[in-house]
Amino acid sequence: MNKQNTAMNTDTSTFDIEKIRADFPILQQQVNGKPLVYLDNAATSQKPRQVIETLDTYYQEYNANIHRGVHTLSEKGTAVYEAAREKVKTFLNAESTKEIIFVRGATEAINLVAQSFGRNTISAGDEIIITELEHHSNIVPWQILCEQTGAKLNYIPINDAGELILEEYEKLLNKNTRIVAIGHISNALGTINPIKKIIDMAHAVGAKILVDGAQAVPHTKVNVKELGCDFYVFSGHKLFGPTGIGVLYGKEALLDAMPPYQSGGDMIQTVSMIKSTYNSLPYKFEAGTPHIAGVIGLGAAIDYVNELDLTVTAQYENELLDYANEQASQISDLKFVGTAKDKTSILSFTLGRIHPHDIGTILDGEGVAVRAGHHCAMPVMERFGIPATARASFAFYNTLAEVDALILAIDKCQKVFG
Ligand code: 7TS
Repeated sequence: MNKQNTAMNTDTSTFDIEKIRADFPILQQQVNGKPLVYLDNAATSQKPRQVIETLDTYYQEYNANIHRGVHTLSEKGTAVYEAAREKVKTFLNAESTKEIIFVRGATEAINLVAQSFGRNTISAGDEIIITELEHHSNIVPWQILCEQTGAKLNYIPINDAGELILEEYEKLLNKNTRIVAIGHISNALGTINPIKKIIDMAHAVGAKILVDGAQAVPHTKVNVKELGCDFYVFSGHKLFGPTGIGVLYGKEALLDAMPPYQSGGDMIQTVSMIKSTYNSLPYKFEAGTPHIAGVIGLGAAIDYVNELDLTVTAQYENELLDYANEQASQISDLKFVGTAKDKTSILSFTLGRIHPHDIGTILDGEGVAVRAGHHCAMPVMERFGIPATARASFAFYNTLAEVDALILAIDKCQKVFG
């Protein structure tokens, strides 16, 4: 593995933004003749050269299949792959590496839980609770599970600020509630949910709880032992790691009792023509050749954020968001969508009658990359009575000057559309 050489800091006053930006080669380019201002981090974040070089080294020096070879390259690949699992375990503060399952991303992790845990424990008359704030990947798997089992799906509503209404959650909870599945941080609005309280409330009625941490892990330290959640999922590509790799954390006893989700090589202990027996955790849930490079790259991404310290980067990102809010509030016709007291890194907005897609296109002409659309959270859009928003989402490598560039580009947008 490559020796890390990142900008190490203990507080934002010594936060060396130029040194950090130098770690991200993609940020050094011009787009449409303007310096790239990348503000689409909630969709996917950029990769530091430490991650890119780790992938490069894997493919150039020890590419081999893992868990099955006795030769040197395979043994090295297996060791680095399993070392990455150890890093994820420490990153989440899980009890054991048996609780860390590598999957394609948050989406696959939620589908795995719905189909393996849900399909085998849920029946007609049972209830599942999700929220109006969820990304589609934390809605559709539960809708399908309900269609398959006859269970009922209930939604915790949000208020005008985009915060969950906990009194309504309290009313939805009852002895039939089996699963609560909830995003830690909303991708459409940036709302940080009071996750510990929500977990404790679910457990008080005997329900299991899955937390979708796709938007949380890049912005906040997560401690699954302290949270007490039953499942926690995230995607590597939003955490400065490769695409196609993600993590399902599950409590060992639950994972142990769950049947395999996919089957094939590596997830078995024995196979005869009559019957097969399954491998132990975590391999029972990792059928086939895994995304070896992805796992190793995710390990390097975790090393990178650990060295920066997520509590320091979160503080810096809050400063960026405060500045962006302050500047954006001066723009006539700009309407914030999502004004939760507790929020992070996301500025979702509309601009008079200008369609968000047009905002996105004009901003792109200025080198500013934002996302425009429903952000795979159509129920949120429905709640606010709008089809879409423009969304700027920040990472620790963004700067105050980039916020200025965003604001100037929005100004230009208003001028273009009169
Ligand atoms: N959950 C949340 C909260 C998300 O924001 C996303 C992706 C997912 C799950 C799915 O993650 P995946 O890696 O499995 O696709 N969110 C976004 C977004 O906001 N813009 O593009 C993808």
